[in-house]
Amino acid sequence: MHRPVLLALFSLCVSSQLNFADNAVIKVERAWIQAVPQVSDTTAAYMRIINLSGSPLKLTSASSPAAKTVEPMITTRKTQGGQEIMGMQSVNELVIPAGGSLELKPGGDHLMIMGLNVHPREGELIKLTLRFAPGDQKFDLEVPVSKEEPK
Ligand SMILES: [Cu+2]
Repeated sequence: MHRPVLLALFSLCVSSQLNFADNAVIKVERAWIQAVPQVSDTTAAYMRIINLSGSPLKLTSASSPAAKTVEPMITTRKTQGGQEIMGMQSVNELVIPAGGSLELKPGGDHLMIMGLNVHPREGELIKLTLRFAPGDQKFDLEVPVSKEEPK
């Protein structure tokens, strides 16, 4: 009765790495979603997305059954009256260079999760679908909810 165990292991492997039709390969590491207070209906997802292919990829959008919208965003910084003011802005795409990676992290680029329809609790897994261009390539993953970046 070893076969079911092997199949389960195999499906775990393919969920973190995807081979696209044009042989581009993407890998996602250290994904996590920020745990937020009950009253908040907004949070963010962070991860490292690795592009193992020889051409650039663009993260164009994302979605989750747990929220109304998930949008790629950048953090902006401007100085006003000697004070640095941090803001954020939706972008159409975040580029992952050929053979390089894209870091989504607090205070930097991130995936904004807005209009939560469930309250994500620490330790829970939230389904997230990433979409990449060229093509409309989908990448599904389950992301743990955590108070801080997992070690
Ligand atoms: Cu944001």
